[in-house]
Amino acid sequence: MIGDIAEGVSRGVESIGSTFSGAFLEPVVRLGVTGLSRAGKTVFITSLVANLINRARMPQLVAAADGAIRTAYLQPQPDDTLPRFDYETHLADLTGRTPRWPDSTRAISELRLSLRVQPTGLIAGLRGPRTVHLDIVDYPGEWLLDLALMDKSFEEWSAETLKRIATRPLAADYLALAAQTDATAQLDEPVARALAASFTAYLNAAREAGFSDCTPGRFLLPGDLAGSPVLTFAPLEKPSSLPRGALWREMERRFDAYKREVVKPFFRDHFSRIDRQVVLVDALGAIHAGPQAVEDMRLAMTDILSAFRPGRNAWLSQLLLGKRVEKILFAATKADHLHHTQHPRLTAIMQALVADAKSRADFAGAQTAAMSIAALRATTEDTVPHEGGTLDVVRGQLLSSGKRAAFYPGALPEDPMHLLGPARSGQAEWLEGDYSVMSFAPQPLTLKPGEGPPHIRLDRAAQFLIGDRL
Ligand SMILES: Nc1nc2c(ncn2[C@@H]2O[C@H](COP(=O)(O)OP(=O)(O)OP(=O)(O)O)[C@@H](O)[C@H]2O)c(=O)[nH]1
Ligand SMILES: [Mg+2]
Repeated sequence: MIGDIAEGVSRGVESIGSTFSGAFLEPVVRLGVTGLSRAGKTVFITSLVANLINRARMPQLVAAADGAIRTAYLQPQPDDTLPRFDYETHLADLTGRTPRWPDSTRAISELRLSLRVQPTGLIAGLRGPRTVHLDIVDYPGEWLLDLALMDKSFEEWSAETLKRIATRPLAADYLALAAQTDATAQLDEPVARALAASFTAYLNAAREAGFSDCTPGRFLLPGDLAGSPVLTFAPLEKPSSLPRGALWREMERRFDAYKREVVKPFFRDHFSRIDRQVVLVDALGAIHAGPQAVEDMRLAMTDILSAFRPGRNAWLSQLLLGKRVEKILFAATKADHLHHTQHPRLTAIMQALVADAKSRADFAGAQTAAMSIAALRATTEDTVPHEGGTLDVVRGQLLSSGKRAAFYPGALPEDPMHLLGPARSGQAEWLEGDYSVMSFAPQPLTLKPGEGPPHIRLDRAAQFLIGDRL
């Protein structure tokens, strides 16, 4: 406890210093970019940075349109121990001669973009140019889900997890293994490893099937922790008697170590320093996967969002000591799969997804917005004749076959509850509509001088997130 308080205090002091940088106290904005795996974080950051360096496609970012941003350039990041976001490689992938999507990244990384800003208009003559540093931090949304573990004991977490997965066929193997394991037996490392491996296999399969509630987050993205004891546990029902050295006790100890050594440092060292946050959501992907995936995404969003309502988590509020994220953007990504006539419906679904979490408790004063965006537009729009009428489609090059195709994903309902309602009631399939998603390859680009890669509403996203600081 005392350790926690001391840590909280020193962090509070440091956070005041960390909003400024360098000898002249240049302002720093720390922008967190998160989302579940494959949500589009890497593409978002790459395109955002490219479009801040070359701003011709950013008319809705006021400071870009009115010329206040004079230059934008990359600088060494301030945190020596964080991997650098590999901007150059990702940009080369996306904008090369045969463009391709960047590789999956799976860990935290950071990039500093510095913007030289000269105020325009009335105050132009009063203030000289200044530099604003934008520190962009890319981290997996799965890590935020782990916050829910902090206020739980191994016993509680086990009970909840086992209950949640009891009816999932994907979990059958793990549940069978857990049922035949004697948790009172003395720890036998191969048994512990087999349990952890089986539970991890379930988590991966669930993730593949579109489920979002796949914690502990590091089981999916272990990095250099793979195989270590902190990742070698699994949910087990608590036996009535527990001898010394029992398997269950050791699992409990590892669960606590996971919280202490893995979850806590992330929140303390990284999460707590974020000023602005964008949460990317592949809503179309979940809709395509079906009602259960949509419901599961809604639950995961609620969990993710609880990290931004620290009042609901005693441990986190103590760590943050009143510091909070000022703005949070919830963005449905890959909107270029839809003709723009459908974008308002996607945005409405996004709004409804977060509304639930929002109405129950506010975000401690943080300003929030929902948008539909595409960080890198891979399609063009078209209207084609169809059964005597017309159909609004998008055209692009299919990732699977390399062929060009016109694509109509199905009409999203005007009322988001027509999707979220059936999802919540546990319906197995969509009855009203049929939604599909295709994967498109990024298009070869010919950029004019000053132009960044094509996107949809990335400029509006940037205006919301950092416009007021430029
Ligand atoms: N059409 C389209 N597809 C996109 C867009 N952004 C991302 N994608 C697709 O989504 C995939 C994942 O994007 P990433 O940016 O790598 O996602 P991520 O969140 O960084 O994924 P991890 O690093 O695995 O967590 C890409 O490979 C593309 O297929 C977009 O703006 N338009
Ligand atoms: Mg990534």
